[in-house]
Amino acid sequence: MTMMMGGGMAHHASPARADIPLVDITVAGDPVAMALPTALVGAVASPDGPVARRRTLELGETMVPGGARFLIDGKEFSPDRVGVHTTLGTIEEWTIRNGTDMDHPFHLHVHPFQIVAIDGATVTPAGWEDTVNIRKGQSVTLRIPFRDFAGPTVFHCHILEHEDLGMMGIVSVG
Ligand SMILES: [Cu+2]
Repeated sequence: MTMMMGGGMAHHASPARADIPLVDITVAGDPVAMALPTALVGAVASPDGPVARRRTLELGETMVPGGARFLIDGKEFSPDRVGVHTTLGTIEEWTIRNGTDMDHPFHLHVHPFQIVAIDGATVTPAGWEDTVNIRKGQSVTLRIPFRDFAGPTVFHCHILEHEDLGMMGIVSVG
């Protein structure tokens, strides 16, 4: 039998190259039977306790000579200004509102949170998060237990260019 291989098609195979050993793997011992989980983890438990305080943070943008600056509550980041004071052992809900015309992935250091509402509509938390994308025009509500670590940390847009251009703030847990 004759096979026509591509009749006239150009060939774009990679050039031949020598095999390069990267690692040797040696396996020893008897095999171990492992059962894979049959389901993903279920809904996560909400943090216990009442919401001590609700706040809103506004993500903003402004144009200045030299280009755009990115703001939280109308201010650029300053290492000398604590934007949010919280109390250790309490739970807060923060609604992050994005009034700009682009998405901003909001990232909070140290304190994991759950997403409990989007645009004011309650949602079931899917897990513990440290970053949530806030779409343009959207508001997302986070439930944050401040329970393990006292002291200052930061929240910021995770587009590092935006962070560097001002979209970051300090939260102090005391
Ligand atoms: Cu951003």
